[in-house]
Amino acid sequence: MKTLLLEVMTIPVDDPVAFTFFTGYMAMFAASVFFFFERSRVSDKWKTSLLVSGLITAIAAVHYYYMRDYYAATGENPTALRYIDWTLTVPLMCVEFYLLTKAAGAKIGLLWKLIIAAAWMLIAGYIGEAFTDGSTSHSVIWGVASTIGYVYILYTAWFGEVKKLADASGNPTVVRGVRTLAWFVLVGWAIYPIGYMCMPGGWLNVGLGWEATNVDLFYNIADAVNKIGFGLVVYSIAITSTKESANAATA
Ligand SMILES: *C/C=C(C)/C=C/C=C(C)/C=C/C1=C(C)CCCC1(C)C
Repeated sequence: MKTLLLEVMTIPVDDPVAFTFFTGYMAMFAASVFFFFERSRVSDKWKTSLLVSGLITAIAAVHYYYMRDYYAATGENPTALRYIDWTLTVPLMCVEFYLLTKAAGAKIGLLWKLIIAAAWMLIAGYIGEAFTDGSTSHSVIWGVASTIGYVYILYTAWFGEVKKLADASGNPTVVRGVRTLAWFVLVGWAIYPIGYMCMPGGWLNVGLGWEATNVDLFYNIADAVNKIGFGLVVYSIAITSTKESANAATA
């Protein structure tokens, strides 16, 4: 007779990386439910934006489900799963910028430029992490290459096309919203390179002795801040604009 052996997975509370994988999964899941349900409360033109917010956190939730298990089973960084997640979700964040500025005349070319910059950033980062020989030079070369893509997106959001289109929209809610998202790209996205530098040979790994498992600690915190935070900003722009147009209609 075969015996069925059930292994019960426990949350190691003394392991912050495992803990953030677990809570990250729940938070992404809950955020998705929230964004999907709240779609019914915003006017039609905002529904796609909220759908995208929900998709970003839903895609992340599925990846966290697997990354959490991968880490629990091996104690290693789930690098491939991490970058598959980002390859889907970062372009969707670019879509959010595009949708916000579309009413002010954003062309599809803007979306492509942002997506190409994001792809560059992620491919270089993946080469840096997945094909590391443990040397500092490998980590630095690919980290710097990746940063070029990051800076392009940062520039576009703060000074470039996204910023100019937001201003041209003449809608203060959109101007403020795009400004807040730009802050997320500046501060929230900057947490990722900190995690990256904990990789074997990375500056924080070599310089301060920060362990390689901390890569995921930083990535998990950054993902929660950026994916859920980004979505909430878009949500608040949508709700505010919906109320404003309702007020304008009754006035
Ligand atoms: C939802 C996931 C998001 C918003 C991921 C963003 C990832 C980055 C901004 C990663 C940036 C990196 C650098 C700027 C240099 C080192 C390598 C990366 C890929 C960690």
